[in-house]
Amino acid sequence: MMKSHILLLLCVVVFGVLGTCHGGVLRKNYYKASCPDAEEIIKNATEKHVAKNLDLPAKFLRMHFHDCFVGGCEASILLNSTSNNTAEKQAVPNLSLSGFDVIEDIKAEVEKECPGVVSCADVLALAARDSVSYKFKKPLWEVLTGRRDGTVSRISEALANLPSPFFNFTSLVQNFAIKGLNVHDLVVLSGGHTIGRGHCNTFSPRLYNFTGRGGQDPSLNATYAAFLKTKCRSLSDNTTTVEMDPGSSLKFDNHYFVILKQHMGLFESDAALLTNNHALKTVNDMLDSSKFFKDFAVAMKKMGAIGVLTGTQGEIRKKCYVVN
Ligand code: HEM
Ligand SMILES: *[C@@H]1O[C@H](CO)[C@@H](O)[C@H](O)[C@H]1NC(C)=O
Ligand SMILES: *[C@@H]1O[C@H](CO)[C@@H](O)[C@H](O)[C@H]1NC(C)=O
Ligand SMILES: *[C@@H]1O[C@H](CO)[C@@H](O)[C@H](O)[C@H]1NC(C)=O
Ligand SMILES: *[C@@H]1O[C@H](CO)[C@@H](O)[C@H](O)[C@H]1NC(C)=O
Ligand SMILES: *[C@@H]1O[C@H](CO)[C@@H](O)[C@H](O)[C@H]1NC(C)=O
Ligand SMILES: *[C@@H]1O[C@H](CO)[C@@H](O)[C@H](O)[C@H]1NC(C)=O
Ligand SMILES: *[C@@H]1O[C@H](CO)[C@@H](O)[C@H](O)[C@H]1NC(C)=O
Ligand SMILES: CC(=O)N[C@H]1CO[C@H](CO)[C@@H](O)[C@@H]1O
Repeated sequence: MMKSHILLLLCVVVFGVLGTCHGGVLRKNYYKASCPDAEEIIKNATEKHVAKNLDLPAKFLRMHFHDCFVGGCEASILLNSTSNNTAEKQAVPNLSLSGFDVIEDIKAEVEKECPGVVSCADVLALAARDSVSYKFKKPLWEVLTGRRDGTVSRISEALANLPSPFFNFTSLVQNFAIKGLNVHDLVVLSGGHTIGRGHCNTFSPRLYNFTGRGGQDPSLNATYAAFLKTKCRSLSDNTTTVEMDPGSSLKFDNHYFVILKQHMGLFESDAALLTNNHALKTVNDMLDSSKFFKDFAVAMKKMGAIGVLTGTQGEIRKKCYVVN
């Protein structure tokens, strides 16, 4: 009792906001009694969709990350804008978040079995895990459950909380620290960029206008930069996408760290991980595949607990795009 009060006080004092700390305790198999098949229904539905669309693991992993970083893992990322409010999903960094309709479908499958019991936040956390794990035929990390859904989603919150691909190391560390994540977590979780794609405009200043006078980023592999220029023809290209881990962007592995060491990290935020000794040591550690899988699992569990709503907080949404 005393301990939790001290913790709460610490949260308020250190973070200045309750948002990052109001989370209660998540549990293993929270729906065991209330909806015994929930996790299996979600897994089956997720796998059905992933089998048809191998881009989904990257979409869901990024969606879960964005959800957790903006107001905690409470599914606010899934809410649509309304007449009086522009939702998080409209934020520029959300440019390519898609797969919302698929989450809606997975949620509908659970609702059929147990209406009003399983939160959208848990559906998203589980779908992210199960989609990435699909090819491995076993879960890559443990997802505790019992999250509840938030009722607000504001574009300003997304812009204020999400790290930018143009951030330097200092800014990245600060951004993660506010969420209770350290340098080790930052490096390990950046390994999520081993799958998926990035739009040209999220890195093209590195190719065409790094110095503000048309120069190229010297920390970007020159051979790779030349290749990227054949894909992204100008600074204003905001439609073309390239693989973040070239040749291996559908394969979840530690290869991101291999290319990172070759100065082929796509964003400035990726390259920034080589600019600090502590971070660089972790990058080197992640070249050991089994260590990466182990540490990624730990870090995802930590990320999945950021600012969660539990107990009687929030609600269990019926549909994920709109509050009840
Ligand atoms: C360290 C700070 C991070 C920054 C600055 C960042 C930035 C970005 C950007 C700019 C994109 C490309 C979006 C686009 O152009 O469509 C992207 C994609 C992606 N990010 Fe991150 N990210 C970060 C951390 C993470 C973390 C922690 C995860 C998950 C563990 C993650 C998972 C992904 C995935 C899977 C994609 C690919 C999405 C797709 O293919 O649709 N990122 N990220
Ligand atoms: C999930 O899929 C497996 C394999 O197809 C099936 O045996 C199982 O009954 C399904 N579970 C649920 C809860 O639908
Ligand atoms: C919610 O927004 C998504 C795009 O963010 C859109 O595709 C979908 O049609 C919207 N759903 C409803 C019911 O308005
Ligand atoms: C927006 O309007 C809805 C009703 O359409 C209302 O319930 C909600 O409180 C309003 N939100 C804000 C932030 O004003
Ligand atoms: C990192 O970026 C911040 C914000 O743009 C800036 O104030 C700071 O000087 C930068 N730090 C380094 C080491 O470049
Ligand atoms: C290049 O960057 C400089 C400084 O940020 C900016 O003034 C200029 O407009 C940029 N050039 C282009 C073509 O966008
Ligand atoms: C992409 O660029 C075009 C032209 O520069 C602009 O009209 C459009 O709004 C941009 N789209 C996005 C999603 O930023
Ligand atoms: C640039 O990338 C190539 C592979 O594409 C690699 O052989 C080379 O070592 C890299 N250069 C640097 C400076 O990392
Ligand atoms: C999918 C989605 O909602 N995309 C939005 C991302 O942000 C841009 C710019 O604010 C919007 O125009 C898109 O609709």
